[in-house]
Amino acid sequence: MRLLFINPPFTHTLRFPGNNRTQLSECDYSPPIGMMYVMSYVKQQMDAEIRFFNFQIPNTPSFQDFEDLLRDFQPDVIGITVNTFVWWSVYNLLSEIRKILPSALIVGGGPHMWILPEETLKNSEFDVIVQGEGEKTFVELLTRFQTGSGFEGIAGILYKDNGEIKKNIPRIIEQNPDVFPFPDRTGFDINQYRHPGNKFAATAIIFTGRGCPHLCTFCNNKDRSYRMRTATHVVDEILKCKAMGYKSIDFADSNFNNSIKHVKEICKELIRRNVKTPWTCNARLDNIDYELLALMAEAGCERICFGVESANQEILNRVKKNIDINRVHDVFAWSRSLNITTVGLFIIGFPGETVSQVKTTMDLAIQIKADYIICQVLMPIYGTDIFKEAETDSNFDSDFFRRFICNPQPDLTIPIWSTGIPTGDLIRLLRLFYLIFYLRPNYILRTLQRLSGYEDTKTKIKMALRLLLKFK
Ligand code: B12
Ligand code: SF4
Repeated sequence: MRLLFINPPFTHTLRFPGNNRTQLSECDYSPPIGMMYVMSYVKQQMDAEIRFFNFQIPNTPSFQDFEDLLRDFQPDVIGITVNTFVWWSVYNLLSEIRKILPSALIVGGGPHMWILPEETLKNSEFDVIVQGEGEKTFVELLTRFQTGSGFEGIAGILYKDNGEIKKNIPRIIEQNPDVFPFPDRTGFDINQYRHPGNKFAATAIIFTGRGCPHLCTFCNNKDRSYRMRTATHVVDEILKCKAMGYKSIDFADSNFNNSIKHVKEICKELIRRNVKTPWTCNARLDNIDYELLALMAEAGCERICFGVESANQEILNRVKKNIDINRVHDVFAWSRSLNITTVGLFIIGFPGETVSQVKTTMDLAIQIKADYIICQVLMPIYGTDIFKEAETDSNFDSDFFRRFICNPQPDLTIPIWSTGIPTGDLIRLLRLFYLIFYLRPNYILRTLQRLSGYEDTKTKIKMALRLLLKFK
């Protein structure tokens, strides 16, 4: 069996409100880790000839190269990883593939598959879509495909059966993520993943667990059961990456610190095995104290992105973020004292939020002396609890996602749910947030003092220009 995996083009994607960028810049590239897990598992479990075509690399390959591969390789099955943002380009890619390979089995996976799955399948050239954890489902699917025994009963898929859409039962999630082999990193040029935030080191993305146990109403994470990998398994993977030439690790879990015990085990294992590779992670403000941060720093932690979201406790409670905002000052100060770079993640435009509440959040970002901030206007994503709330408001364009899935158009902007603050004002506030934060004379001075050479200077200038040009 010939099998082709595709990481689709990241062009003319959906846009975040207030952001006119639709292309990846050189520091945004990241390998499709979820699909790489699936590739590894297939390699481990089956005898198949496998190729991989990656559109998301700095020198994007041409469509001609892609079509040549389709004609030469003639895959029996094609697997594509999809997030909703790239649906327009995936949709068009599927039509092109179908013209060249009318009878190939085309399978979609990835986070988009939770958003209007029936519509996604019905309106596209996908034959099957896989929801959630893909390894076991895909192998079962391929085995059935090989034997020609149909797809009935394969848990976790929706498929077309003589034009009819069939939805099978959901797959029971694997509780021990250690059973899956490491993501297949062969065939990737590690230098394409050099991140300025990680001192331009070739950075490997690693997950220490799967799922997220929290319930934030704005998040479309469907995998609420948290499963941890053992520290030994995680560090084995890190050492393997190190041997491949990676110089830095990004723990990309939504929250690295869902379990303090788990973080301690990983840090101790990193220290015990003398790994000495710098790493970065995302963390919540709860479940963290000085002692834990100190251990993380000792184990190589150099940067943490903290989901702060808002300065207003009431708002945080309403969206079920469930953190105590009073801890933010301590957590940022502790991190600073341990030389850990901090990134504050913020959202503005929560339901009922006022301009003065947004300004309090801006003040907070400055007071806590975050090294960087990232801010977004809230956009209710289909399927989230906040989307369900927004749907009840006739002023909100709740049909947007359905239209986009059924008839995708390039470069659309996700609608804002404007309640307290009019849309135009929210975009202006977003711009103001970035400008006030990044254009402070003190901040600029500190950044200039910390520039570490030509590459850093060039990138920071590019990033500053991007920041200024980001908003229309
Ligand atoms: C880490 C992360 C990132 C990292 C790394 C992404 C990467 N390259 O893998 C970074 C920061 C780079 C990133 C970027 C973006 N991300 Co992101 N990211 C995540 C996060 C936090 C974790 C993903 C994860 O757990 N992966 C672990 C692996 C094991 O799971 P997985 O990727 O889902 O893969 C499994 C299945 O989906 C399936 N599968 C995947 N592909 C395929 C393919 C086939 C053929 C099959 C059969 C199965 C299959 O099998 C995999 C293994 O079990 C999620 C939030 C979340 N909690 O899920 C958001 C999330 C996936 N990201 C999201 C978004 C929107 C983005 C961006 C578009 C944001 C932006 N501003 O540009 C970009 C897009 C990047 C891109 N190039 O396409 C959204 C997607 C929403 C959606 N409906 O599609 C999520 C769900 C966050 C959210 N709640 O909104 N992201
Ligand atoms: S926003 Fe973060 S903490 Fe909240 S549910 Fe989503 S992934 Fe979990």
